[in-house]
Formats: sequence, C-alpha cells, structure tokens
Amino acid sequence: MHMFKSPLVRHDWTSKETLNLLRQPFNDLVHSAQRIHRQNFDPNKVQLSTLMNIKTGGCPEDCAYCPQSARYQTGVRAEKLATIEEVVSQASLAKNKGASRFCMGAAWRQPKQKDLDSVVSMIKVIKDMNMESCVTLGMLSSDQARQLKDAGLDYYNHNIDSSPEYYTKIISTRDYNERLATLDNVREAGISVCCGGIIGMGESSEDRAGFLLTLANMPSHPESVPINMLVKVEGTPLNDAEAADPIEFVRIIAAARIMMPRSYIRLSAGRNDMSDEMQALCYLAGANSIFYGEKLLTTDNPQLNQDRQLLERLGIKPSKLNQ
Ligand code: SAM
Ligand code: DTB
Ligand code: SF4
Repeated sequence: MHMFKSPLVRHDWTSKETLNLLRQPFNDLVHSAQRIHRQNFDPNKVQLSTLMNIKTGGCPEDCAYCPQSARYQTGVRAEKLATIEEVVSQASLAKNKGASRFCMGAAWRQPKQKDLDSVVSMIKVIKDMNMESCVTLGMLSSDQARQLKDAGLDYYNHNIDSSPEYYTKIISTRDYNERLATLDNVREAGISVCCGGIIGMGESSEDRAGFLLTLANMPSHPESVPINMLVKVEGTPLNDAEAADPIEFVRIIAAARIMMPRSYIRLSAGRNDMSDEMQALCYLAGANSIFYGEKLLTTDNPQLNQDRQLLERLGIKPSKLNQ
C-alpha cells in the first residue's frame, strides 16, 4: 500500500483556491483527482466498513440533520446500550461478508465512565476478531481518548460536518471548537482520525470550500474522510433542505481526493438515494471506501447484493486488512 506516494501533501489551502478547484471544468477536476488517486492507491480497490448503532436515540444534542436527537419527533425510540454478545454477533456477520472495519456509533454528547468501560470491552472483542475497530461516541476528553487507545482502538469518528460558519446554523448545543478539541485529543492519544461531514444541508459553495479546507489544513489529514449526502428524515429540521446536485457532490469527492491525497475518502450516507452511475463517478473521482451493510445507524443503506453487483460491474474489489 502507498507504494507510489505523491510528493505533495499540502496543509495551506486558501478559500479562493478551494473554490477555484471546485469550479474547474468537470472533466479536468475528475481527471486530476483520478491521477492523484492512482499515485497513492490501487484504483480498483475499495475499503468496506460496517456500522452498528450500539446506542440508539435519545441524544441531548440538537444537530438539525439527525434522527437520533431527543428534540425531534422522528419515530426513533431511545434504546439501551447494546450488549457485548450483540456486538460479537454483528461483527462476525460483518467479517464473514467481507468488511475489514467494524464501526460502532452511540447517540451521546459525551460518554460517561460506566459507558466508556463497556465500549472498551467491545473494542477488545473486535480486536480479538482481527478486524479494525472504529467508534463514534461524541466528545472525548484526553483521558477518555487514552482509555480507548489502551483498549486497542484503531479509528475514532468525529465529524466537523460543514464550514465553521455554517456549523452554527445546524447545531446550537456545541461549537466547532469543541469538535476540533476532541479531534486533537484523539490525535494526541495516537488513534487514527475519521473526520468528514455532510453535503446537502443548504450550505453554500463557500461553506463547502470552508469544510474541505478545514480538513485539508489540519496538521495531519484525517486518515478517513467520510463524505455523507444528507439523508432526509421526517421530523428533523433539515427534512425540507434542498437536495445537493449529484454533479456537485462528485466535485466535492474529487476535491477531497486532491486536497487529501493519501486519505481514504468514504462515500458515506446517502448511497441509497444515488444511482449506480453517480456512485461510479464518485469512485472515478477518488472515493475508495464505503459503508457496507443494509443499515447505517437508523436509516437504510443499499442491500449487500446490490453493492456486490455494482462493485463487480465496475471491477472493483474489496481491500483486505492492511492492504
Ligand atoms: N453522536 C456522535 C456525534 O455526533 O459525534 C456520533 C454519532 S453521529 C450520528 C455521526 C455522524 O453521522 C454525524 O456527525 C453526522 O455527520 C452523520 N449523520 C447523522 N445523521 C445524518 C443524516 N441524516 N444524513 C447524513 N449524515 C448524518
Ligand atoms: C459518518 O460520517 N456517517 C455515519 C458514521 N459516520 C457514523 C453515520 C451516518 C448516519 C446516517 C443517518 C442514520 O442512519 O441515522
Ligand atoms: Fe446526537 Fe450525534 Fe445525532 Fe448530533 S449527530 S444528535 S450528537 S447522535
């Protein structure tokens, strides 16, 4: 892996430059992205992560896109933390189906110590199964990040979601700097970072540029960058947001690939609403990771067979662990 490293990994993008990158003729943009993709990755491999919601609903935060916030009537009921047996059974299924990473999400603002202890045990069983582990539990103190690292955690997912400016319009219960502080704690503990956001929340092109450059100007790029297309859920304030133009979405993927050449760019939520052709364009633009499994956290993801068939038609193979 990473045999042909491109020489240039930058951390000094400007807003103007990012906007210009996004506005290039589509063919030029996708061509550059594919060229850079080939310098850093096998273009015919995709990394597969499977998600499990270990703590559903009842979240005190007010993220305007999220069906799990206790503030919105979305039909998602608050549940208790999953048991270790449930985790083992879901993770074995995921492994048998070819996923290399198992990602566990909890609808918390920040974990309590008792809950963190349970998650530590879950991470240990995933490790024993020889899979990569990822969790997303909300804010973390540096001590909490260290506890997760000691358990053997590989990745922590914590999204910045959008530009610093637009963030204030979608969440009021926490601020952007708190997100960045958690990301620093994760980095410092030596855990790989999974950080991205959502397109299609009514954000402007400037916000999209601001989102990408915040990620690309981090001292180290996140190893994984999930780009989600908003999944509209009835009852959430963003249910009526104007959908993102699919071509614009592909442009974001291409720009992310160019700006973070060695990161895995994950074509994340929203694939159920994308055509096969749009997904193929995303792969061409440099996406090389997906969520694989019939459910995301509370909403639907494509059926396994559907994904298998599409990857087969494109000649794309799942990447094995550490490949
Ligand atoms: N509660 C934790 C947190 O917010 O950090 C972890 C779980 S949270 C559901 C993980 C991420 O899922 C969010 O940061 C957001 O980017 C994404 N997400 C949530 N609802 C979504 C939706 N309706 N469409 C697309 N992405 C969504
Ligand atoms: C991420 O960026 N997307 C995933 C994962 N990280 C945790 C979550 C998507 C959630 C989509 C809405 C739902 O299913 O509730
Ligand atoms: Fe809670 Fe995370 Fe949903 Fe925000 S995105 S409401 S923090 S579960």
